[in-house]
Amino acid sequence: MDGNCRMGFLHSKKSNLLSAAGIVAAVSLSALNSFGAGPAQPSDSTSIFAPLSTPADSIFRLSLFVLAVTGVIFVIVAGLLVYSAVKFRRRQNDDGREPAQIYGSNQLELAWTVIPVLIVVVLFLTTARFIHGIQDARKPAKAIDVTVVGHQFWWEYRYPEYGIVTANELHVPVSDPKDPTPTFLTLLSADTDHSFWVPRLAGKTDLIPNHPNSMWIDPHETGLYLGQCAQYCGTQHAKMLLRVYVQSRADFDQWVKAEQQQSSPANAQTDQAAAEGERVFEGTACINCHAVRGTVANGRFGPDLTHLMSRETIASGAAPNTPANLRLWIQNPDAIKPGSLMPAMNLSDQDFDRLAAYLLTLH
Ligand code: HEC
Ligand SMILES: [Cu+2]
Repeated sequence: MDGNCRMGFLHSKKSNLLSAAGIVAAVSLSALNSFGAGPAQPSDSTSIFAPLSTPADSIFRLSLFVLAVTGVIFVIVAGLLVYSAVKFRRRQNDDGREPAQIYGSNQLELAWTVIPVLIVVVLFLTTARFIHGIQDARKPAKAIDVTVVGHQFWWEYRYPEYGIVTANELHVPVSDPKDPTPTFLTLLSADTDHSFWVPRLAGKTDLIPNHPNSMWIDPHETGLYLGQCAQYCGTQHAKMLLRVYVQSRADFDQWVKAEQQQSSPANAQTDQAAAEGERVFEGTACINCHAVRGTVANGRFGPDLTHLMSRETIASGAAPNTPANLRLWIQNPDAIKPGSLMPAMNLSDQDFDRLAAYLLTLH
């Protein structure tokens, strides 16, 4: 079976389950579906009730099924409880005697043992099928490969086929369910545990040092999908945000092409400050931690800055990528992200201005 079939198979299985889940699921689904329409909006962009990718959709439908089953159990148990509490409550004319004591009923005890066991078996098997469907999905030939490396407190993205390294903003092509181009992520960590979680695209998967994990996403609509490191990894875990840009195939290919370019050195004739900034950059510790392809800077501890200006945010989504924020960031990273692992460098104001001018040329 190829990858396409496998994903089609997942879809049909889900609809069977839904009918089995009955009225409760159907009603909640129609109520929740109203969230689902349209591209990512800021208001619902992290909603688990608006899945737009097969793994997230499977998890959403499975959770509705589990909710339906447990909801029915809740209604029955709570109903019996309320009924008994009301019907057998203490009354004015009670004679105060103990009620008749009944010891043991094989039928009752068998029923309340066997039925819960069956329910648990059904929940277990259904969940196991969904996990199998997501984890063991075959990778279509057209899949994109990305290696994600979690760092305190930012994300590194490597595209081995394209020779690209970037940070914090993941770009992937949209995946048409009829002709899927999913993105398969290999998850690594440079330091401690992190967790990759973009709720509308897939469930959480941890990034564990020395233990490569994997997951895949096949976003059905273009747009920006937000997420967050979902495993406490240190002081600035809360500002380790995830941004996934889902683009049309043409836009994605164009982005890849632009990222593959090396940066050209700042032009001393047209932009003197930037050219001086480049000398400052290459003469200080910046290059021990940052890489700019085509220059002497080849550090790996911090984000690759080759195409810094192609990103909308800096510091893993902590601040918009504006000239003022860049200047503030290099002077005092803690002003934007307290506890970040980039040190404040002790340079003159003029050098910071020049550095900022240089960074602005990294398109
Ligand atoms: C000790 C290593 C280290 C040094 C030295 C260092 N940085 Fe950083 N830098 C980092 C780390 C780590 C981050 C990511 C911080 C985060 O997001 O939590 C970072 C982030 C950045 C960013 C934001 C990149 C992005 O896409 O989010 C810029 C710009 C930057 N550094 C520029 C510089 C400049 C310019 C210098 C030299 C003046 C410098 N850095 C020196 C480690 C370093
Ligand atoms: Cu983290």
